[in-house]
Amino acid sequence: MLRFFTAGESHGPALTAIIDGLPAGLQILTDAINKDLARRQTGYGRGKRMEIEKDQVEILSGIRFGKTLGSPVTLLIHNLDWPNWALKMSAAPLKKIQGIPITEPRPGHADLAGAIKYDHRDLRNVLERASARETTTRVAIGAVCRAFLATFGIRILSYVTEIGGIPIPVKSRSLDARFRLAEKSDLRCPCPDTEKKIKALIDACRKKGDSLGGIFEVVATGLPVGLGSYAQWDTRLDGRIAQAVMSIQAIKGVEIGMGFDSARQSGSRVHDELFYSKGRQFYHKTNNAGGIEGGMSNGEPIVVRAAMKPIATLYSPLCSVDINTKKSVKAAVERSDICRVPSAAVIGEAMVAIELSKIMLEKFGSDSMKEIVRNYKAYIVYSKAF
Ligand code: EPS
Repeated sequence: MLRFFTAGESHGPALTAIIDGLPAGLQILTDAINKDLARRQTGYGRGKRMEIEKDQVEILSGIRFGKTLGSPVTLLIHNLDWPNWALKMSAAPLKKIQGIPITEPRPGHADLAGAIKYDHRDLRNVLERASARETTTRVAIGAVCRAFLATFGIRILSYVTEIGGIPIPVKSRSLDARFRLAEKSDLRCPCPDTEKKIKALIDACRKKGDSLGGIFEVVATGLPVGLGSYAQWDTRLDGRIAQAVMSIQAIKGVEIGMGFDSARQSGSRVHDELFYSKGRQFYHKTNNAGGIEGGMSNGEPIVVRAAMKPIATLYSPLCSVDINTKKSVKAAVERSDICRVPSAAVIGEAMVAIELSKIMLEKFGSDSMKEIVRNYKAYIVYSKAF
């Protein structure tokens, strides 16, 4: 079973991930992980922190001569901002506490519920871990999973489809064109004209001290039919992917394929008709289902759409209540981003890669790559002859 844990505070010394259950014999290169870490860091609308960090992974266990051993893989990413926070985030007790406690919770952030839950009187104790800095480790794990999936020709791409209420037209472009353009854009926006409008909106928003959300799409191609299951609620592929993507900080909605729109149409406009030809075998001409029927992959690309709310830290803060005095105050202002939808899309890719890897390992075995490839090939031969 593929499992992972992440640890680390946003302004602590480092972020760590332990991945357990990776098969032996999978080639993992630090360059590939670093490439995805860099993709996560880009994005118009990010704050000053990204000028400090240059995320690079260090592999501490589980890999020898570039290949997994079957033992737990430990990944470490240093926070380059740490020297500025060493005293304020000291693990050792200090005679005098450094840094002023934060007591004004930000509406929409984990601050207040987290403080009550863990009995903290300094909201920094909450926000350090609630911070989206944590997603660095998820992207590193996602890069490892992406390498695993690539063995089977599975690719995972993303692009942004809307920011701050401005829709980005993507339908007229092929999937490859969307991805190619998104990779060149610091908004992951596959339409250069719309990109200019959105940048102007982000600039205006920055001046007002406000923040912006948006929508992104993650697409996985090259999947075999039959990943996931209809047999139990928690084995359904759509449910599993939705949970994985929903767990990303600030995500408030996840759709598969036509999603909410399918509820507004009649059945004949929603369901993808089936065809058969020698060579292509069973296929659909449309993909409204987003690659999943009955909780299982149907061989078409999996299309996941996610809605991200605007960042909760506002430079023109909203009303709040001081947790000690109970007086009305303005919410705390912590250095932050204005918009991070492009970054969330890369994190979405990672979460989809992780969940699909888990499901592939469940179906095809999990000890060595050779064994998994053997099982996978036999299944493909069988399913093509069905
Ligand atoms: C974040 C606040 C900002 C972001 C951070 C997420 O951090 P800081 O307070 O240090 O400026 O930059 O995101 C990252 C550090 C990252 O690597 O993505 C928050 O409150 O969630």
